[in-house]
Amino acid sequence: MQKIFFLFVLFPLAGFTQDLSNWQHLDPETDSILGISTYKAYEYLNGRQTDTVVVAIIDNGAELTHEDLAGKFWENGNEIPDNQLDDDGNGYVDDINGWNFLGNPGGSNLKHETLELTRLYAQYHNMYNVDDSASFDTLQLAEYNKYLEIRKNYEDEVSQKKAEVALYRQILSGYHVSDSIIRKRLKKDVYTEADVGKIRSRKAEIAEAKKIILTFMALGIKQEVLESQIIRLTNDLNLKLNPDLKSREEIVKDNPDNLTDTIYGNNMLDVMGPDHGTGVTGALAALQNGTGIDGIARTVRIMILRVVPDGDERDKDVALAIRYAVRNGADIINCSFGKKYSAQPEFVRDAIAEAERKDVLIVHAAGNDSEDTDKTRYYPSGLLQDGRYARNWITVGASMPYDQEDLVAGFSNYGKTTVDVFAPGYGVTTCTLDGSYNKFSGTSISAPIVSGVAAVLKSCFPHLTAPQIKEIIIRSAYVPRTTLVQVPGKGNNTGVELSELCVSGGIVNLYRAVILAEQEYCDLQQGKSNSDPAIVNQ
Ligand SMILES: [Ca+2]
Ligand SMILES: [Ca+2]
Ligand SMILES: [Ca+2]
Repeated sequence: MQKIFFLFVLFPLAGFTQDLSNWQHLDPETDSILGISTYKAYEYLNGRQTDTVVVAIIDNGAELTHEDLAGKFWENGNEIPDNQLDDDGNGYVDDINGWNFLGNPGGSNLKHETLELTRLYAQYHNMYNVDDSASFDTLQLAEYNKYLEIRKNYEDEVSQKKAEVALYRQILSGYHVSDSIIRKRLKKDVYTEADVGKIRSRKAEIAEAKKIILTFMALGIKQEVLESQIIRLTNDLNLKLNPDLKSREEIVKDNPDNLTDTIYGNNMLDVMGPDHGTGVTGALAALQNGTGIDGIARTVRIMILRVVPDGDERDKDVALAIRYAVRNGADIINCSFGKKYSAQPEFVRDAIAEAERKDVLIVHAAGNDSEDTDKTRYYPSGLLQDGRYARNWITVGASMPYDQEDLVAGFSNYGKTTVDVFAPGYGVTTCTLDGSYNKFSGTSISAPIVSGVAAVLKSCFPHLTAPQIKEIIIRSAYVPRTTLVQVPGKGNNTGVELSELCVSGGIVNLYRAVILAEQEYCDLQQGKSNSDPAIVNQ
């Protein structure tokens, strides 16, 4: 259950010989790489992108001072900074670049949170941890059964993590013992694979140690990696899976179950190491200036809404952040996060419906669990109260650089009806903390690539509605040449058509989207010329 959809571990790609540092921008035809044709699109547009588009990034904050993001952040022109007053009357004091829902006015900020599963478990456990359900009425019995299911999933999660910790400890201890035997035998503390290979001994203990150390060396397993895994899992048990964790109560101090309790948070957006939000922002909006990296949208301003902790985000924060974005002028909202349980899905559903009414596009990362989201529900979801999908909601899976059978990233979620399109999501170089750059993988990076495409479309063709932008992205997706692609999470399988894994059957493509918008959607604006988007803009 990965809450923020970045994967930090990169696996080497077979045949990864080209310089792929900017592969997401390359062209499937001229470069033979499944990028989105950013450069080709800009060459074609020839400076025609004009209108400034506002994209809200709901994430864990962003490094506002990053050199490659200079001047790219949205500024609330109606708010006077640092006067402790809500000058524009939008309900938020001194909100200049957005809002931080995970903090308090005193300047303390929340980093760690529980999973939604843990919170649901704690809530139901208080009410339904009984031996006898005989006295329950129908409604209580339904809730009791839900509790039993949640309790089982929670307990499974805890025992799985505990088992993993035990396993890593066992492996680590085996390593320590073997390492000590080998060092003693070789009479030196630093040794090579060749040194170990030469050891000949009839002693079972030494033969076993040799085997273990050679296995470690062959697989490239490092002691530090094992140790950091143990720390990570132990933290998960102590924080994410701890039903008694009270960080929200202690720091934010709102009632997270009450959507009308909106006065909380602060204006601090660059706190608690916002690596994830900085990476998302960079992929979308980094300056195309010949240094650092290239983003996708040029005339764009990024509104930052800090909502996602290390743990599961709260539905209330997501709902209020969507509303903030909609009410303060965002055209597009990027959501590179998600969870498998939702305590108040109606909060978010109503906010998505408001965004739909106000014509704001929401781009959502599909998630990194190799799951079929047609079968397993993820939240937030574009499924509305009336059972239809919001027309302003687009879900994005992660794709790979090469047009071959593994072109869908092995970690990516997919869904014939619930994932709309794939976008580059493996080894994408983007901005990270301290003004630096790093490669990231995950649907978290695929979503802002689609948000970037949407922003360019909106900028060139401002009359396009959110549903039209979604439609153009789907209709113009590049259909790879490989006819059968492997289904994520199923090992080596015979493969299916890409249209079995997403609505569009393709990979987002900026150049093709611009051409389609120009050819088929431009005359929709009160009969104006469809030959030149610059004229349409006026
Ligand atoms: Ca304000
Ligand atoms: Ca103010
Ligand atoms: Ca740059």
